[in-house]
Amino acid sequence: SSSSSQKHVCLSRQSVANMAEEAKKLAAYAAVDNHVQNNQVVGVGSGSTIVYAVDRLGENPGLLLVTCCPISGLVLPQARQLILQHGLALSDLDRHPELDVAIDGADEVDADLTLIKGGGGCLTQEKIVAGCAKHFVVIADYRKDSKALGQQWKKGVPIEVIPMAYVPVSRTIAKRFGGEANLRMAVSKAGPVVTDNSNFILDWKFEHADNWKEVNTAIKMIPGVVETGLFVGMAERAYFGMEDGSVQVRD
Ligand code: ABF
Repeated sequence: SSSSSQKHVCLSRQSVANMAEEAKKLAAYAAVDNHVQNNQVVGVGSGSTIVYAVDRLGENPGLLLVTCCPISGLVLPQARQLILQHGLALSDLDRHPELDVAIDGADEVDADLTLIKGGGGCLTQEKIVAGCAKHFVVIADYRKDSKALGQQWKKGVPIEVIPMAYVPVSRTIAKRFGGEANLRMAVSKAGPVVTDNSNFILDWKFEHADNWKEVNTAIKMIPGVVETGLFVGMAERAYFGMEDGSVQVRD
């Protein structure tokens, strides 16, 4: 009957979601256990995967944490609040411009450890934090693992822009690199998403790109671009929680 098949669909969606949550947790715990030592200064980003990393970090009260944007108005877990809830000490880049390690989630991770980030709205501050770390480690579930960017994450590369420049930047990107770069709207559709740096986000749906390092540099040179969600040559290792309960490491 239709009601029993309906029920079946609901159950399997639920179990996929549970599996993904378990995978996030596996990746996060492995990264913390392998890369964080007592009394270190640790950078963390945002998103639903990082929640598990903060849970694990919370077991070590000697740590000092540095985090980035608590994105106001967006439905993402707020790393800052989580850190404080766990009784961990919070610092910043003024006091700790060099971090022992930074851990963060991603929207997609390719075979070269090039990342797409910023699907949740935070990229500039996350890139700053990652750039201040001696080691930058990515945590993700199996759905983020890809051979080439764009295979898994279909929403495009997030690009943070100065609000007055979003139209010219969008046109320049489409003209020079193909595809289209669309202004990200708030879920309520009441207006554009505004980042914690008071900027807008363009989501660039690219058609094709070979050399992400060149593309990233070229986009950053366009006046009005603040930062891209392309993290090229930054991550030194990724941990993927897998469907079978194992953790896969990519260096
Ligand atoms: C942040 O959280 C973003 O850069 C990335 O878009 C997102 C990943 O979130 P989740 O772990 O919920 O998939 O790090």
